[in-house]
Amino acid sequence: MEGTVTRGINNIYTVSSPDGTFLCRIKGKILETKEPEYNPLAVGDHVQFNRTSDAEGLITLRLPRRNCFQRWNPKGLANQTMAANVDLVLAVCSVESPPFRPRFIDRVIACSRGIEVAIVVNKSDILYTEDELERIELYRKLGYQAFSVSAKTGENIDVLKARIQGLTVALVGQSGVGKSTLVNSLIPSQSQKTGELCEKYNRGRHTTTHSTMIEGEGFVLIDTPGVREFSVWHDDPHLISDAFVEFAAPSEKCEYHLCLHDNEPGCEVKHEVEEGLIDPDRYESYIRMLHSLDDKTPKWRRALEKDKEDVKKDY
Ligand SMILES: Nc1nc2c(ncn2[C@@H]2O[C@H](COP(=O)(O)OP(=O)(O)OP(=O)(O)O)[C@@H](O)[C@H]2O)c(=O)[nH]1
Ligand SMILES: [Mg+2]
Ligand SMILES: [Zn+2]
Repeated sequence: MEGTVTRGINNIYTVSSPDGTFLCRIKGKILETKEPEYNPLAVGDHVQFNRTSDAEGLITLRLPRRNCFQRWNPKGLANQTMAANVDLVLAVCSVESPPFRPRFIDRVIACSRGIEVAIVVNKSDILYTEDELERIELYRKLGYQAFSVSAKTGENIDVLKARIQGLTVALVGQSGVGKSTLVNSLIPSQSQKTGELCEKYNRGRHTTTHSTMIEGEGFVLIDTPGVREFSVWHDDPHLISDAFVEFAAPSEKCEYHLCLHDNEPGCEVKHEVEEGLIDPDRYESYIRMLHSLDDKTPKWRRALEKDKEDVKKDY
């Protein structure tokens, strides 16, 4: 039988199939995956399973993924898949409480690994600052759709609903930005648990503890748990710049063709930052992501060293 993982807690996965919903364990505990991963299965994964009773089963195979949203899990020292097989990632942030953090959005874009991203700025019932408006405008100029909504007052929720028709959508963002409140306002029959902010630190309390897939009218949502710090996945550092669309054209002209736009000589990306053509904060955001990979995993570093050798050869 085949189905979709809609939830996973303590190695028990809820699998939705045309024959109903089954609570499944993984057969033999470990599924074969190409890369070592923090979690073998994520919400959104398509699986094959054997039915063992009316409501239970054993998962035997994870079917190939169309795409996945991954972050680096610093405790597990591995990439963790937060959602698989999605059409759109909504990078959710809030105007205030927690404060608007564009670098968080950049990280969400990086972790989306090629999945289309749209930005949702929630809590529009709170006043924007000039800086915030400018940054949102910058994302629009770069080609991202950005929705200003309020899950509290319902402002623009219908616009967002129209955008996600027919799609499977993952909501990702810091704790407390209002992802679960948004789910509840997009699907009124839902009552995902939501949490008050921690007043002292003006941030969320990690109310949602695991990803869940929820069906709406003509769309499917994946509510994910907010994280305080969002580390980018560790694979090939060269892929991080893919999250910065404005780097694409100048990077063609970098002296080294595997330039990481850091300290390499003749870097056209850096040159454009100096010329004011690339936003300096976006560049800083990139550099921080790149440097955050340092000393985390030997795997990518080996890849980097190998690339450097290739550069020497090419040059
Ligand atoms: N002012 C205002 N507050 C909102 C809005 N949306 C959500 N909130 C509040 O923000 C707080 C956090 O909301 P949640 O939906 O629990 O946030 P979350 O992103 O799901 O947080 P985690 O599950 O911890 O990742 C709650 O107190 C909500 O009432 C909004 O549009 N405006
Ligand atoms: Mg939540
Ligand atoms: Zn460069």
